[in-house]
Amino acid sequence: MGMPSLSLPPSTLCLTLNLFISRQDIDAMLLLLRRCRRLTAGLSPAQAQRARPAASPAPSWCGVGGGSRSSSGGGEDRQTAQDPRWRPALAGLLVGTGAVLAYGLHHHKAERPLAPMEPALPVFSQAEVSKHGSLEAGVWVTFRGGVYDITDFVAMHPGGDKILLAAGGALEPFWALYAVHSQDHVLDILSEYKVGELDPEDQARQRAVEPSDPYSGDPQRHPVLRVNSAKPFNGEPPPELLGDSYITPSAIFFKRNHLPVPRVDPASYRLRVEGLPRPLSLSLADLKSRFPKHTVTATLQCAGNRRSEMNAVKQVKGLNWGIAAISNATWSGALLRDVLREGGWGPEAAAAAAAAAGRGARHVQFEGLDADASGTTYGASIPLNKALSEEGDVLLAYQMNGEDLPADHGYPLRVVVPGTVGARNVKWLGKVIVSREESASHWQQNDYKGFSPGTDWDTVDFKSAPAIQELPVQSAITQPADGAVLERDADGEVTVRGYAWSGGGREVVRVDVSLDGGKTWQVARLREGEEQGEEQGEAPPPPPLPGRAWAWKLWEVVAPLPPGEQQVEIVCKAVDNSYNMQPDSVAPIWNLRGVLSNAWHRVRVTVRED
Ligand SMILES: Nc1nc2c(c(=O)[nH]1)N[C@H]1C(S)=C(S)[C@@H](COP(=O)(O)O)O[C@H]1N2
Ligand SMILES: [Mo]
Repeated sequence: MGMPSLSLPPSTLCLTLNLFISRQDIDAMLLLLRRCRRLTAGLSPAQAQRARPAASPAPSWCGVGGGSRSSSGGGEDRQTAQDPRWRPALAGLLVGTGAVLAYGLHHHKAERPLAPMEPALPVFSQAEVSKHGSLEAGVWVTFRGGVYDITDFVAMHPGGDKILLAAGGALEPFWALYAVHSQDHVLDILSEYKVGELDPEDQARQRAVEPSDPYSGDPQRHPVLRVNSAKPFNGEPPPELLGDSYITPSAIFFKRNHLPVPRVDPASYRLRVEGLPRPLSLSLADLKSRFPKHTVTATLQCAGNRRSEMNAVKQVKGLNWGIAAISNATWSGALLRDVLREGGWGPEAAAAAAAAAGRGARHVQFEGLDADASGTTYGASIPLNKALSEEGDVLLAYQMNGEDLPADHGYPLRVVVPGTVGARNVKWLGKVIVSREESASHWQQNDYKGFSPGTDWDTVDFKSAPAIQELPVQSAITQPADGAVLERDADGEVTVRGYAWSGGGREVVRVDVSLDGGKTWQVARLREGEEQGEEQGEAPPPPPLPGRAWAWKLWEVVAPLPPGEQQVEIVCKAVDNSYNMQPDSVAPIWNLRGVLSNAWHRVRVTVRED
């Protein structure tokens, strides 16, 4: 009885709290669980809890160090337990134990019926369950008619605070919110903690008040989008559509949501602006009438664009984006700069702030209105100088492509930070805060940062790297598609098209294309000016102002196919006006989160002779 019952290292289960859980993580965790189950067979959670000294240090990984490991595949298991990928989860945002359980539960519901009721377990009323709503009283939850005492689990897990929101009540709402990661596993954990059945009458009552799917208010999406995750919704357009249109129609503009789309009532909506001599509370009408309307054509790119190519080198954590987590639109709204000045930001305020603090405000934080089950909202920040710069063009945008922002893109207001990674372009903007500090949000602090290929989840220190702001130079081939089969016609030529863009307002000045894997090159034609606009039947965009090239360039080259070759590797690479160029291969820029993936883009096509 001296043996700890569920002696996983805390980080093991907490890993599942991480937003970026991968299939391998799940597999590895299941391995751990199976091992632990063998060791704890016959021990009820209550017994186990009693057996474990209350003030024991973090329990050691079960099976290690006690001579109690089973002999089968021990070495392999040990390796799994020590796998560095386990640990970082703690460094990142703990989405909540509710999420852990939820992920697994959701999947189980879909794919595997619950084990038949164990007859010996007592029946509890909801009133009895509700008494167990804290660590002191014990943490009980219900799920699908079962009653679980998860005190042990919560106590062991630093991320357990969020599950306390479900304490004494039902887990289902958590399950619904975190339905995104439908992975097949966590009911196994929960089953260890089952202590009884919920009174059938209370079950019926619970069903009547079960909240609806938090994603049920999400808007309809165009079926052409390739869905990387349905809840929250993440989708990208087919590359060939993307590359055919300078302005990406809003319906096919890539969509990257971390949470349910909030429904915001435009009439009661207020943008709060803080950290200024005069805090502001602005209605939509205020934003539209009190500040000049500016329109900017700007490309947004997710830090994870082209992550799938990094995944192909070595597994990373994150949505498996192809080459289309990037799109271009016109955005209209008030300049953030004008709004900050309305709030009293100016030379005197800056000087006063600097004098008072010894160091002035340096950042502008943004808070979204989208929130998780615990009320934590999406947030990010940008450097204050970008926000204040006359040439920064940072918008509080209420229009996209000439219409109200679509729900997925931040209705009624989002910030558009041209030249800056998508993650800082906060949608459903609720609050702007001028601050000495960067945003404290998970997405600013513990995500969207770049690391060495040699940094793994065991060694990563998110504090050691700056938050991504301006993105590096990028280009990709949108046509032909990777794996396409081309017929060699009389001309023996192929039309290659793509996009090119660089962060920080740096203009793409050249795109090189190779049809022989990078041995010989030709310069693509940048489809600038008239040509770009005429596809939309609109006036051509003016050439970008120096340092303010916020929009991508589409390019094209018609090139002879190498004679006699059946397998052709087409490659592109772009150069910006600082002569930044893309690296030639993925491996040297690989990083554990799969961000900043901007190696030469390669597509392999098969050429069939006529
Ligand atoms: N409030 C809020 N803003 C957000 C996000 C979010 O989930 N919530 N996602 C960010 C990320 S990571 C990206 S890449 C862009 C995507 O913008 P889009 O969906 O309009 O393409 O929005 C950013 N702004
Ligand atoms: Mo993103």
